[in-house]
Amino acid sequence: MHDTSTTPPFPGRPAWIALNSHATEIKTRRLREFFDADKNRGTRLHLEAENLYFDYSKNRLTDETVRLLAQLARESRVEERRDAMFAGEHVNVSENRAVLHVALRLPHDATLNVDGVNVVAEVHQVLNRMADFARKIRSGEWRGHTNKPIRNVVNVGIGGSDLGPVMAYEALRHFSQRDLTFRFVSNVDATDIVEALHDLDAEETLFVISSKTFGTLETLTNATSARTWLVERLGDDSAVAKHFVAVSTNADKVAAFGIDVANMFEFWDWVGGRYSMESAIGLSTMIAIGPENFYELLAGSHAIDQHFLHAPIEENIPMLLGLIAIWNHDFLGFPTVGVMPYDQYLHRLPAYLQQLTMESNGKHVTQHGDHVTYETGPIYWGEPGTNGQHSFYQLIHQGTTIVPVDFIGFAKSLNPLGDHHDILMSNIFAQAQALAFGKSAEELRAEGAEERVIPHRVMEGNRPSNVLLAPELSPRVLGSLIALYEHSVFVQGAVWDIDSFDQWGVELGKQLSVKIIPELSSDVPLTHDSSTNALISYYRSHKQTGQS
Ligand code: G6Q
Repeated sequence: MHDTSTTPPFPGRPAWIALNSHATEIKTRRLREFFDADKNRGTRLHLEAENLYFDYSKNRLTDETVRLLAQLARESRVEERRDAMFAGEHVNVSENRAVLHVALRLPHDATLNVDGVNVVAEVHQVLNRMADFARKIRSGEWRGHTNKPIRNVVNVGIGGSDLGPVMAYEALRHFSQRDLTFRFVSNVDATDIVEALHDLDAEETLFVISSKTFGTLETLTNATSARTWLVERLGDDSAVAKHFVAVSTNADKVAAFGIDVANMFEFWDWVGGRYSMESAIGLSTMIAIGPENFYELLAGSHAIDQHFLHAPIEENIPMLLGLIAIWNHDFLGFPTVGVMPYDQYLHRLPAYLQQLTMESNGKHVTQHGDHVTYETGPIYWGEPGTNGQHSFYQLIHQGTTIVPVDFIGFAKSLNPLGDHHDILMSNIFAQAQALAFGKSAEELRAEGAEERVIPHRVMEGNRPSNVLLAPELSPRVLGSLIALYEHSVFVQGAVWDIDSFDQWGVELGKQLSVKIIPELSSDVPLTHDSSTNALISYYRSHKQTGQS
């Protein structure tokens, strides 16, 4: 494990102290001023790597800010920590594990030894098995119990075993095989599975049970109901063999559930749940878009991994995205980040990023277990544009809380239709512009606005945003975007000196309900706090009739 014991705590680092006083000055300055003073700011403060164009000029920062943020990263040993992660060291300290989602996208001729094993060979062995299986499903060669080809694929999983697959399927739907239907069941609310299955023919349906631990109650409950649904319709327990496959790290539990481990696709404890969409957890994605496109997704991530690994901090997009998030959150005091993809295919990206960012960096102690004295993970949220503009953007433009926004857009539409795409993209540019520069009383007067309403119509501006552009939403570009945010999260966690790779709060949730479940269907005396007792009593007395 890389030694961080000599690193002073985050607020004690010289760059942190310098950034704090620098922020006092920046808070008095305006984006308009910055742009007026430097006619080239918009081109100067941008970076390009792989297929991504990253414009960070509309942030409330100067060259000095970037210099100090880079110094902060160096003082926080972000580069050494990055190298330790890529080398397979146990950077997940509280779980004592390596963190190697980057190994999932290494080319097959690369080598990475972890605890004496070349993990790249294992990764490609599984990828080959996935590709073989995906081709059989896509071609109709794989037959169900009654000899019909599979036409429906249902991924059953939750959290990291759901959000990545559903996001990637939606994002890459354009590249998917259209005669296959994909459904994603995650919630233990029966409504989820009942609605997902109601129009499917069991003879043509494949379930992919995705669970790293194969011990997650929601997933096992849904998987059990799926099996009952299938066996009832096909009238034979042995039908499970042709209609169920598992994706997991836990072969024993897969076998105990009744899935033949020959139909299991493996991954490893060094792949965190929320970092697993490019492991076998991406099986549904690969079936949808085909192995070649899946390899493109991996290649896009790998290209950004290389950029992250080799570009100097000031020219490194994930470094700057992460450092700017710290700047906005810790120094300027903005509590959230809005992620607004201007692409309908990316409508699940904000939900995916919420888990990636908030489960990773929602931590209150350092790697050494000390309580932090600064803000860690900001709240990430968002919706696709332009829809959000007709709803919560009002607050972003004129509310009292400032929301830094990441806008994401593509130069070419996958569905060119009339002038839709120009209209869509004009909105990204206009929104970022309006947030930065606002609209003054003088401008409104010049437009003839009524004096009485001018205070209501003034836009103060000076509101920060990043704009990320790429030529087109391809599997490769999606892979790059995912790796970009993964590494931005890493940079933030490294500076904050927290463990971005554990999730004890999630584990707690998995245990808490287990005690209460049996109390809901019996009359055992309740021994919780008075509120919980009253709520359970209400539930018990109304659960049969549902009437008020
Ligand atoms: C991800 C989290 C969590 C996890 C789910 C599902 O990093 O640990 O979201 O992915 O709880 O866990 P299983 O895959 O083990 O069912």
